[in-house]
Amino acid sequence: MISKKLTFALVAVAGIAASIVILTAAYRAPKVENIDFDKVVRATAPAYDATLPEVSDADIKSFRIPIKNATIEIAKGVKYDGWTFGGTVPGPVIHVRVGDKVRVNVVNESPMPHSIDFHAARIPANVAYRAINPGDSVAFEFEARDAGAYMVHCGTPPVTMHLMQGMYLPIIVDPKNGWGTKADKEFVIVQSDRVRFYVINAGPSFNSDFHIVGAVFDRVYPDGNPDHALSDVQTYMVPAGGGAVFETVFDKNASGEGLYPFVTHSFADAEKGAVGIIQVGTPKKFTTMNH
Ligand SMILES: [Cu+2]
Repeated sequence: MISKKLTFALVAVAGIAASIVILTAAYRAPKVENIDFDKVVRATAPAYDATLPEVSDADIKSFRIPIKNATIEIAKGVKYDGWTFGGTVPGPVIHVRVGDKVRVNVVNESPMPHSIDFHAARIPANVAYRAINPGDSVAFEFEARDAGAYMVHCGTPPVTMHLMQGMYLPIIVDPKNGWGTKADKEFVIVQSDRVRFYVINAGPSFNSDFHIVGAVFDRVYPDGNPDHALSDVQTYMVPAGGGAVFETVFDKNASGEGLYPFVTHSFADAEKGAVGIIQVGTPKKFTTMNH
């Protein structure tokens, strides 16, 4: 009789222990990733590193963004005194996923008031985007709900001046389950890789008619939203303060190894310098292109 009771008690204890283990396993503490843009500075020489940083699996992504004055070199020997997020123009790339909590702490280390405006956030502007005085900071949190390529910028008047001085950066929000197509993240690429470009037009005042000379976009996601996909596009207009995602393939039997200028097809702006070059592979005839 006694041994039967004991057995029952032991079984009961074991049962309770097992449920505790199951409950513990079901609860997973959220992963937090802290990124301080004072410490993670993007390479700007010999050219601004345009690689999209990989997105982590952290549920909460926390960014410390210092605002500071910096000397910016826009061409060899051509410098200007910039106002920056994190010391570079554009500022650091923020890469998150739909569903992530994004924590932002902006610290104004410059001698004048500034602010920040996240196009990817749904948040009361008077709280998050208020003026940040010198030595002051602003902290807020939002959930990334909308996939896309978005602009972040200073919204302090005169906004055109703050943008001109360099106060903008991109935030890329991946769809929860990825883009559905696989892409290489490098811009100097191996032949045949699919390439994805996240284009943000920081303006301040004009459209950017994004076009790659010698390629056609297989897909364009206006605003960077995969639900808006267009196919086989030659040029697509990115509005001032907007963004879009472009995909193309530098295919062996089509746009293979070579040099591809990317431009705004508003050529008045392209002629002022809104151009760049994509190098695919190691083309031999560097000198024969006169576009
Ligand atoms: Cu500003």
